[in-house]
Amino acid sequence: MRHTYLLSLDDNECESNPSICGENANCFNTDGSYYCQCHGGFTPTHNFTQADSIECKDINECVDGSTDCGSNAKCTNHVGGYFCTCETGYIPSNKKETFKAEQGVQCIDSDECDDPSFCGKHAACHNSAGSFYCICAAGFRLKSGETNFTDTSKLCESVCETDKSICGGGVCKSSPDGYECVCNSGFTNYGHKQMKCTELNCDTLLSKIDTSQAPPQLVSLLTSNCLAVSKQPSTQRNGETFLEEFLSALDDLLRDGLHGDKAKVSAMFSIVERMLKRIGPLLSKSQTRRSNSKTDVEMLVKRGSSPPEGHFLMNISGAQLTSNWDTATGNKHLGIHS
Ligand SMILES: [Ca+2]
Ligand SMILES: [Ca+2]
Repeated sequence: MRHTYLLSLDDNECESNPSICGENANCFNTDGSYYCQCHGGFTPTHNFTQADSIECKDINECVDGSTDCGSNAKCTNHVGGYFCTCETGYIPSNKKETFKAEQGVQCIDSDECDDPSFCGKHAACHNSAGSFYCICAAGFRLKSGETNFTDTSKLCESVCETDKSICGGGVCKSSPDGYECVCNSGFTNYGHKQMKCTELNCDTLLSKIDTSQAPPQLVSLLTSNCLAVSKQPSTQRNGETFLEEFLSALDDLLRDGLHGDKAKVSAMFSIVERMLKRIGPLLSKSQTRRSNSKTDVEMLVKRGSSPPEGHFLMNISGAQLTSNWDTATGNKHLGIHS
């Protein structure tokens, strides 16, 4: 009697030694042998056996050059894979938070300004690629004093509220241009509505000047200028006109040359200096230059919500006078108490 035995000589290594391929790998049994293969996202990609002493390692798809998440996107590696996300300010075209490079997803700028109330009241929204900013309307600012912001929890408030001292000796009122200062009696902002109201005291105008030595024409021009401005505190009297009048009076006076004693010349210069300090804030331009036959004057004015800053330079028949508006304190009347 013959018996036939079918012997299976194969040993299934994958079953007898489940850890034969190590971590992150699959084991495949074959007739008489076996082989290992790393999981997707791991390297190496070729087959191996335990004898090769290989460990499957994560592929960093973000740095190996195999992956391009596209513009305005970032790549994040993880064990066994990676994902793409759009940078802040961009929205993925498939509206899913994460995506793969091969999906062809584009990161598109999020137009924050689509929502008209995004920046809150009294502010306009400006969209930009990947970002945006809000800007307070004229006459409105943040509490910090800034006008541009991206923190939408902040609110634009009337400058009359954010800076109580903005009008100095005047009342701050909202207006289509933002705000305006309505000066109290005895104060002026020289007709510049958004300028601080400063005290205007024509009585102290000639203090410390020996008026008996000063040319009467100039004394009278100085006082009439002060009175005109103080009577029309919120009407802009043209500074250029004042300057013309003054230079013409000065020219008449100088026609015969600078004579007289020191006291007279000194008194005249004092008047000229005070007059120019009075005219400066009234000028509408930031730079003014006037030349008459005997005089040559150049005035520079920097103006904001505070009284103007600047300087002037005057040549009077060869003598030069340089001075500036001392506005460091802001609340003093320009050129009079300085
Ligand atoms: Ca990976
Ligand atoms: Ca944007």
